[in-house]
Amino acid sequence: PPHRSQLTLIVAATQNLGIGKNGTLPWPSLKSEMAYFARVTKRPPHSSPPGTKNAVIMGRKTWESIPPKFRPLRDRVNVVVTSSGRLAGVEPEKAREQAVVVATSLEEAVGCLRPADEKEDTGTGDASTSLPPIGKMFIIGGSSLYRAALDLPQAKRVLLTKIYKDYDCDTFFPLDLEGEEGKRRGWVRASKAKLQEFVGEEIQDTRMREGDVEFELCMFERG
Ligand code: FOL
Repeated sequence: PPHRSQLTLIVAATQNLGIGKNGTLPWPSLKSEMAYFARVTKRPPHSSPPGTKNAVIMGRKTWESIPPKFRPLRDRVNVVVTSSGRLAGVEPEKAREQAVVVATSLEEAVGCLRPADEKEDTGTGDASTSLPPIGKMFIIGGSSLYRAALDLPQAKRVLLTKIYKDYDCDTFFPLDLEGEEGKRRGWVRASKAKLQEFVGEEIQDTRMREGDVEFELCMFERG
């Protein structure tokens, strides 16, 4: 079945791949772009079992960058990767009811979300027992988690929003998908039709504008 173990990176970046500044996004709220992020990450694959939720996997700093009133991101299983295995502001027992799973590596995060029938059953039971069926899995940042994900063969696509305005940034997406290294690593831009099929909605124009900021919705894939 498609998307079952595949990972999709989702990111908005300036032309020089800037994604963050001072622990937050570099731009002053692009509402329509953020709405696209929310719709796409919430929408389960076509014909998935009732109750299916997508997962968003993020690094600890990205978790902290999300306004407390919006986290955990609703209607999605949130997985936070932190090497300490602890997460400020969420009690370990409270994590479950709040739909937050803590993992110490990306591999562990993905392992937590994999259906039981794809794992070696040790009979001990684990976090995934009480999770809903998982649809798509999204990597939502930041830099170090994107870098780790790009090294995994399961990372098959990147949903990139190109922001056509310059903002001061101190955090960057780790790979220029359209540059020399991106091409060498097999990344190819997908058609608008493929983008629409994956995100599950019709897009009139992939080029959009909010105020004086132009941006473009793109998808990259690798075999
Ligand atoms: N990908 C794209 N395309 N745009 C982004 O802004 C983006 N941001 C992150 C990762 N990938 C992205 C990480 N940063 C929220 C805040 C910051 C954030 C991700 C999500 C957040 O609060 N999201 C709410 C929507 C809030 C609203 O409607 O304003 C959500 O429910 O998803």
